[in-house]
Amino acid sequence: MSRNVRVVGVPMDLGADRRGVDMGPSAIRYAGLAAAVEETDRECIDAGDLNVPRPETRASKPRPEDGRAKYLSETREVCASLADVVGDTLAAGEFPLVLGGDHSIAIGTVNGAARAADVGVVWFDAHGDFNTPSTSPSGNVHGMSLAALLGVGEFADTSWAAAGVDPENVALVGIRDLDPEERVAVRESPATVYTMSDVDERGLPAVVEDALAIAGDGTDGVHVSLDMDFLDPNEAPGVGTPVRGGATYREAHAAMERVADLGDDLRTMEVVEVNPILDSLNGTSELAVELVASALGKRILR
Ligand code: 5AB
Ligand code: MN
Ligand code: MN
Ligand code: MN
Repeated sequence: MSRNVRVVGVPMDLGADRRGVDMGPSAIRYAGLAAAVEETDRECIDAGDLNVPRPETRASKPRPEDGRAKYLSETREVCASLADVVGDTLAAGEFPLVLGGDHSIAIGTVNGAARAADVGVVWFDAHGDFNTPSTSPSGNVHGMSLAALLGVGEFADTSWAAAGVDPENVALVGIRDLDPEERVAVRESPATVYTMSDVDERGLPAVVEDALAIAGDGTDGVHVSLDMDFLDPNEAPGVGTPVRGGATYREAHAAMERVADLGDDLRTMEVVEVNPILDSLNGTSELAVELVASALGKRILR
């Protein structure tokens, strides 16, 4: 994968309860993203940040049509512009690297990635993000984004489901926190779930290899969605919804090295849910930068 990398920041926090993830793109850049990307022999072009409405200056009252999903209309608008940027970047032969922001933005990234090609998805996360407006305990769209992409439940009637993403080509890795009804939806879905118990039994590299094979089976390429709460909170404290028992530093690197083995089949990547306010000296962003470099092919002996 030798394409130039185009960085797109999405300072989105409407999909999460806690303020702070909107600062993720700045913190990840500050942690040295451009230099780390260029170390992998690619040009790093920074496209800046998309415009995201601020909750404080929201023009309208909560819209009744959004129901229980907070800021659903605004999320749809941001994701539509993100899908355009990602689609245009791919069309220009560049590699889109999307920086969140909360995980609701995956709806935009994946829709853009799926525009011109058949893609599979590997979703690294502590959570399933498989809630729908009726099952969500919080109403936060970042906990619904994968369900939205796959047309689960009420999302079946929306235009959100990314055209071309077959749930058979979706794998979740690192899962250890599911809400009761979300658990049922995940189990009923053809998507494959690798929990932390699977990681305990088989080791992360073997699990990731299987996940990548599922996403790549019969598709044109793979989208990798990295929620930083995939990692253990000891390694990545700067996230909005930490859950104990996640991937270690070395495991996460090993996972991203398997991702790099995809070569050109890695089509798009996003790093989400970094919350600099809750972080310790920007360490979570520094780790995010390291993991991006590993996914783009950085190795110890080169
Ligand atoms: B994240 C929770 N399941 O729906 C919900 O960080 C948490 O993008 C969602 O994975 C976490 O509110 C969303 C309780
Ligand atoms: Mn997530
Ligand atoms: Mn998560
Ligand atoms: Mn298929």
